Amino acid sequence: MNASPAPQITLYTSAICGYCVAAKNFLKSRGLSWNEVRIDTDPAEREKMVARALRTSVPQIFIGDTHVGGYDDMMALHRAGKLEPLLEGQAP
Ligand SMILES: N[C@@H](CCC(=O)N[C@@H](CS)C(=O)NCC(=O)O)C(=O)O
Repeated sequence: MNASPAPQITLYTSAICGYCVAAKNFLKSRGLSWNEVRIDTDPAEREKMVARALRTSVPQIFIGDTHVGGYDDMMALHRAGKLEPLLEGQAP
């Protein structure tokens, strides 16, 4: 049986944002790539982020359609062993 394709990781970010840098450093350390959406330069994308995440802080992280939350949320999932299944395309 074929493995399901890895879901796309989407990071909503802004320019001056330490948590965004930390999130990207973590993903990079895992050899992962992501689609970065800058909300400080694109108000329409900011609206989309708020509609999807129901939050205004950055980063907001999605794995496929699953809302992970911010950097702290991603790290909490990682510590709980729940991030890797999401990255492998398994439902939460
Ligand atoms: N606990 C959040 C903190 C995120 C955070 O404080 N982000 C700052 C920028 S680095 C922000 O968006 N501040 C504005 C706001 O909270 O609306 C996380 O881990 O992502």
